[in-house]
Amino acid sequence: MSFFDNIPQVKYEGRDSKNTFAFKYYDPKRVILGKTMEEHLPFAMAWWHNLCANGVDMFGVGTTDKSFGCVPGTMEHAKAKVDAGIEFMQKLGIKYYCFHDVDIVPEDPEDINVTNQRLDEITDYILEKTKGTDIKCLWTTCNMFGNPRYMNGAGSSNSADVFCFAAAQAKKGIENAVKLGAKGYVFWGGREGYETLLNTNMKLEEENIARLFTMARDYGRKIGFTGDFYIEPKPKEPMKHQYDFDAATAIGFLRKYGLDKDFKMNIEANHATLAGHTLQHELRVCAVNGMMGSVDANQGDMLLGWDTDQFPTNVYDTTLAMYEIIKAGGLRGGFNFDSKCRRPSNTFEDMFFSYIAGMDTLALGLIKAAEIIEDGRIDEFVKERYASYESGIGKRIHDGTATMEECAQYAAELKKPENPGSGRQEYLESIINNILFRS
Ligand code: XLS
Ligand code: NI
Ligand code: NI
Repeated sequence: MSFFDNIPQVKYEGRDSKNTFAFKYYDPKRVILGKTMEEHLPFAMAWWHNLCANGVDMFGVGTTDKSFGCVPGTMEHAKAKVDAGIEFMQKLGIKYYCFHDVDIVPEDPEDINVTNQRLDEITDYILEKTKGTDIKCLWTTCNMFGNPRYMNGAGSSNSADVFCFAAAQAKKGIENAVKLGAKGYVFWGGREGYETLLNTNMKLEEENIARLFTMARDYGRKIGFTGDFYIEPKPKEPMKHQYDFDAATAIGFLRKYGLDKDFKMNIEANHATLAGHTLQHELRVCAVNGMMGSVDANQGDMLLGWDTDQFPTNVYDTTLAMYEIIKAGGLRGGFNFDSKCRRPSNTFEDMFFSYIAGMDTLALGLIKAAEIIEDGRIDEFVKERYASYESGIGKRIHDGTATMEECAQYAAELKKPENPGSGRQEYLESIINNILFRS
């Protein structure tokens, strides 16, 4: 069964191509800084946005038909989505996919055992259909926010019964990760947060989230899951305050509970901006803490305060993100397009145009980030800016051998320090522009 007959295989044609179904920058076999573009950019399709979301929003019903010729809510439909997803990925040369449990099967509202049987059936089907292809699972996750039982959270629920359902879902999700050979299992906070502290025991909720993570880690390692667990920070939405606010908060939390060896970060661009950070900031926090895991590739809209999950098309942002990722040695995971077509972009062609735009924008970001690194002026400037820590008192401070008395004595002798030097921000920004826009 094929769904995208009118769409050709999407290939690289170069920046002068006007072919709507061609990559202008993503040239999978092109080598950049010693690795091919496809090695730098392990792209993944997000099941939920691409195969499930139909444009429904708070103000209106769906605009895109994602029934794939079947009745939604049936296993027949679930299987058609597998077929459509594989065809879609193959046409674009995408090697990975990510999903929530209930993206791939309809959840039985009455009995979790029925849902689990369906998950067994569909994961068998995915394995059968991807056999002989180079398509693999990047990560699995569980929807622990949609079902009404999670109205007060999952691991952070006030109800121990609900906690057990979260544990049961995550257990199955990790089993699916092992079965499908996934590189990771993601915890996005869903409703792990609060609306008002007047009804919330924050301490207990946070401790229970840590228990859930610990159970997941222990069970996963027991059944042979060798991949990474990921936390996906987000500061708000759906809850007013979410516990995994940003990378720094989540990393501190993991360290507090001894989970930092098994967990890494899954950084989403739009969540970074909701937290008042840039994507580059979040990635730098991961890099300096050895927590660079995976990326949910998308972008928000600076004029809107919510998670719009737009496809990444801002080259400035992807360039600075790729700069961080390359310098950190690459991602352990990949680039999952947690992005959806705008509601009026409601055709199957738009699904392809969106992915082509997103893949090309990350590819162009990679090309430009490599040029910034090869150019060397930025890195050189930063190195020079901190040169006072390479010798003398500065070196002893950084090594941890200088005492407070010694620093004070040094200051007393100096009487007044020299001007610490211009930060040269505008000059550095002009270098980025020069590299981005030179022909
Ligand atoms: C929601 C999150 C979600 C996670 C997976 O904002 O981005 O889609 O990526 O649960
Ligand atoms: Ni996400
Ligand atoms: Ni999101």
